[in-house]
Amino acid sequence: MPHPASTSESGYDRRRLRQWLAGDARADGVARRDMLRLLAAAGLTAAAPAAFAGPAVAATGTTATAAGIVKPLPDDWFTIRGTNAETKFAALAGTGYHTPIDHFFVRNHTATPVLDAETWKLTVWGDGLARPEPVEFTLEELKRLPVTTRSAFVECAGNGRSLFTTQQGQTVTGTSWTLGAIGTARWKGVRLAEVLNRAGLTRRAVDVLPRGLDAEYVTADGTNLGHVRRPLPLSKALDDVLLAYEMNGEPLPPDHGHPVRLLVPSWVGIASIKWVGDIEVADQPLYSPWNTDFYRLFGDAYPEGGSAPLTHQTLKSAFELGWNATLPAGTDHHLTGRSWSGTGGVVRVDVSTDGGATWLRARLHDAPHRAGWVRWSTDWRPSTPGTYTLLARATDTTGRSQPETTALNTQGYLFDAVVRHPVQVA
Ligand SMILES: Nc1nc2c(c(=O)[nH]1)N[C@H]1C(S)=C(S)[C@@H](COP(=O)(O)O)O[C@H]1N2
Ligand SMILES: [Mo]
Repeated sequence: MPHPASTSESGYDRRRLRQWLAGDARADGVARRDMLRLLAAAGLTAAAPAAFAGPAVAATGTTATAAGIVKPLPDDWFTIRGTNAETKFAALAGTGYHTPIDHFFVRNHTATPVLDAETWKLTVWGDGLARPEPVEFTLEELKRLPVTTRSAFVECAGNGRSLFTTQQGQTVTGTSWTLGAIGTARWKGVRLAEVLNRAGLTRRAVDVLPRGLDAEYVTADGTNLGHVRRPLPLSKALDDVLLAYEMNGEPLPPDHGHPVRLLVPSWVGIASIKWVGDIEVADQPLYSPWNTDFYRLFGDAYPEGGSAPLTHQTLKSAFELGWNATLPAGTDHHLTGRSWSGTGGVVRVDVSTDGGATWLRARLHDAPHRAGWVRWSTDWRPSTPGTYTLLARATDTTGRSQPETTALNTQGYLFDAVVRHPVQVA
C-alpha cells in the first residue's frame, strides 16, 4: 500500500506537473526523461516546455577516499557507510531523550564543508518576493529574530533500508542502513516563516528551494546534479520549519550543518538541508532531482512513474541492542528501545521475545511527541540457551501500527515493518 502521506500529496503533485507542462514550473537539473516519466505516471503527456534545462554532465573523476566527516566516529558508536555514519542503536542505551551530538548519525551526499560563521550569509531571493533584489541575513541578524526551540528527530528516508533485503529478500538501491539513520535533538533557531516574511514574501509564492553550500553532487555515472536542494511547499515552510543554529545547546557542529540548517519536523531527512546558503522563493512549482528521481516510491505497488514526493516519515521501532547480541541465560534482562512516527506521537509499543508468538505491552518512558520518539522498556528472563527473535511493534496517535511487511519500493524508502532482531542466549 502506498504511504498515506504520499497519496494525499498526489493531487498537489498532479497540479504542479500540469504547471510544468504549461511552462509554469521549473525543473533545473532534472533529466527530461524523469519529468516525462512523472507526467506519464500522472496520466499527463505532451511536449516538454521550452524552458527545460538538461542536467550538466561533469567529468571530475574525483572519488571520495575518506568519509568526509569532521567529528570522530568511534567503532562503538558508529558504522561507516561510504560518506555516511550510522549510529549504533546499542550505543544509545542510557544516553537520554536527546541524541548526544557525538552519537548523532551523519548523512552526507559529499563531504562536510567547514564554513566560517562570521562571513556566512543566507540569501533569500526569487519571484515570490516583493522586491527583485536578493535579501541577505547574517548569522547575527538571524539570532536577533524571535527565537524558537524545539525537539525533533532527523531521520533519513532510507533508514531501515537493509531490512528490505535481510528480512524480505528484496533488492533495493541506496545506503544499506540498519535502523540507526535517526537522531533526536533540541534545535534552536528562527522560524523560516519569520525570515521569509521579513524578506518580503508575496501571495504569489508557492515553493521555496533551500540549497546547501556543500560540494555539487555527482552520481556514480558521472551526472552532476548540482548542490543538494529540495523544494518545500510554502504551506510546510510557513508551518513548523526552523532555520536552526543550535543543536542540544551548542552551536550547530560542522557535520550537522554549521552555521545554519533547515529543520523540517516529521519529514524525510533530505528536507532538512544542511549548510544552507540560499533559499529561492518561487512563484511557480520547482523540481530538483531530490523530489523527482529520489524520494518517491517506485515499484509494483506504486503508480508507474512513482508516488508523489515523500513528505512524512513512517513508523519504526528499534531495540538498544546489537544485532545477534549475546545475553546470559537464567538472569533478568532489562530490554530497552525507542519508537517513533512521522505522523504523530507513539502511544503504545508491544514487544515479543518469542518470534511474535506472544506479545507484552512495553512500559513507555516518554509522553507521545509529534516529530519525537518514545523510550520504552520491558523485562525478560530467558531460561534456555538458543537463538531468539525479539520484535517491537509501535502504534501512533493516528492508530496506525507497524505492519508485518513493507511493500517493496526500488530505492528502499520508508521501511516500516516490525523488525525481527536476533539475539543469542548463552
Ligand atoms: N546540504 C546538504 N543537506 C543535507 C544533506 C546533504 O548531503 N547536503 N543530506 C540530507 C539527508 S539525506 C539527511 S538524512 C539529513 C541528515 O542530517 P544529519 O547528517 O545532520 O544527521 O541531512 C539532509 N541535508
Ligand atoms: Mo537522508
